[in-house]
Amino acid sequence: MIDWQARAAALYDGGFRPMFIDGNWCEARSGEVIEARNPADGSLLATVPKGDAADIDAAVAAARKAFEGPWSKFTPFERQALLLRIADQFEAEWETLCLSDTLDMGMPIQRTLANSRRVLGMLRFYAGQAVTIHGETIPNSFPGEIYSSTVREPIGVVGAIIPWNAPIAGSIWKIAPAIATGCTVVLKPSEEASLTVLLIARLMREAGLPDGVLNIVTGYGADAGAALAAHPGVDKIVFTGSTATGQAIARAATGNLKRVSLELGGKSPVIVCRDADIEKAVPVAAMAVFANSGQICIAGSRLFVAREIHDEFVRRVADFASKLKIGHGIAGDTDIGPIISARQAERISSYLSVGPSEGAEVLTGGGRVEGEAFQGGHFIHPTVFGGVTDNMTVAREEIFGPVISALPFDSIDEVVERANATPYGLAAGVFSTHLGTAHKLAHRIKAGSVWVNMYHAIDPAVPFGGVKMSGYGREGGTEHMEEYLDTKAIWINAD
Ligand code: TXE
Repeated sequence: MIDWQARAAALYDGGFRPMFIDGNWCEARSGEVIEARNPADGSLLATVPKGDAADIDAAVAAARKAFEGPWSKFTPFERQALLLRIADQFEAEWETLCLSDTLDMGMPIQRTLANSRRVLGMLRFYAGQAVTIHGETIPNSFPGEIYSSTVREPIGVVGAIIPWNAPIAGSIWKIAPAIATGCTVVLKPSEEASLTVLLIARLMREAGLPDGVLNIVTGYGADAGAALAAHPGVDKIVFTGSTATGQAIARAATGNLKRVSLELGGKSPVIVCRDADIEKAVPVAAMAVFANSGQICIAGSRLFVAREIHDEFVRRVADFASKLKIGHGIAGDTDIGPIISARQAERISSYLSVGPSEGAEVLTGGGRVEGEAFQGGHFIHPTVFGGVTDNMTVAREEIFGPVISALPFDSIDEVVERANATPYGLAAGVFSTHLGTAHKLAHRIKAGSVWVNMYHAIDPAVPFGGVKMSGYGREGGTEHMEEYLDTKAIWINAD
């Protein structure tokens, strides 16, 4: 049995954690810091630099120098070997990485530990991809006289901006394809959860990452993030976060016409048909929202249930929700950890008030968790709203908390129309034992991913991303590599 408490005390003691630019650990040029607090109890874990535009300038210069210098001489096989060494290093230090994440952003330790296969898989998948990049020889209108071919080139310096809800997977999904393709990276983690990303840089450094290939600038979105998005020395921005910030980043990126990929918010539908296997569907539909306390972009927060089974199904989901164990992430039996910050908890609470005021019925939960064990933290009861209609605020807006809105439906055509009546299109779930119904729904729902009789599956080899206002671009799969590559045509006159 691991004593997480003792390991936590040894990992973070309130001291300063520097950021990482050009292979050096450094303070912000301003000397200012941000406090990193544990969302479960408010305790100070560490301070990190409050980087701003001046630090972004230095990091972009380092990334450019590496991109055009030593890093450009690395062969695909050397980049592959580096990614494999990083994967081994992560595997050896996996418990420390997970503990850091749990302390910094609250995710239950069982969940971070269980994510290992996916994150290690990402590193090894992109290691494989590194040696597959190639162009084509293309027949043209001048056979034998002029030869034309293409080469695939790394796009350059990538600016990556990530949120707080999945720092390990979120950062690796930006960094690994960059290393595989030969790009360099300036990454700005969320001001709410920077510590694990700094640890990741340390592990990558120990695995032999050259200077300047990865630079981490900690700081706030309004200064460090905005400076990175607008920087003329950055060739591409990859962003995960809210739709509003994604729009601001896309606007800032127009200055030098950076390429942009955006993975944004969602209001994903989960559709339970009358022929669903209820026993299996209840826990999956519930955890489609409650996992990570609802702080997941793919949270299946609109639960459409066929009217014939609606009342029983929703009652069972509410019952399941009421039994979830709420607590500190490092307690081994916690299902529901804290909300990241007072601001986010406030935001979720406002939806918990708005729901009933517009006529929704609280079937379980509906408020904050009080009590001595939760002092200093931000905890919200898993909540199920019944009697919801499509026009209610809780059915339309991304809550990013442990809140389900249950909605009955009468026909497949009707539920398709209602499920698609949202500006978002990130993910969807379908529960049906009828192959034809499942197929029809999977094809007609407008979303980047549709899961049938399951939810949440994400794999390094399978593309993930959104449509509509959930963003554009794909992470995972071979499509992801395309996002980091340019194609150059080369013509040779043989005369
Ligand atoms: O997100 P932001 P926040 C949604 C979710 C949540 C809401 C607010 O609904 O309740 O967004 O969360 C950086 N230029 N999602 O405020 O603002 C910021 O520092 C450049 C969905 O945390 O999008 C952080 O690093 N960068 C989501 C990152 O953007 C800026 C995950 C994300 O912050 C910036 C998180 C700017 N002008 C929240 N402003 C998902 N899709 O998973 C902020 N940032």
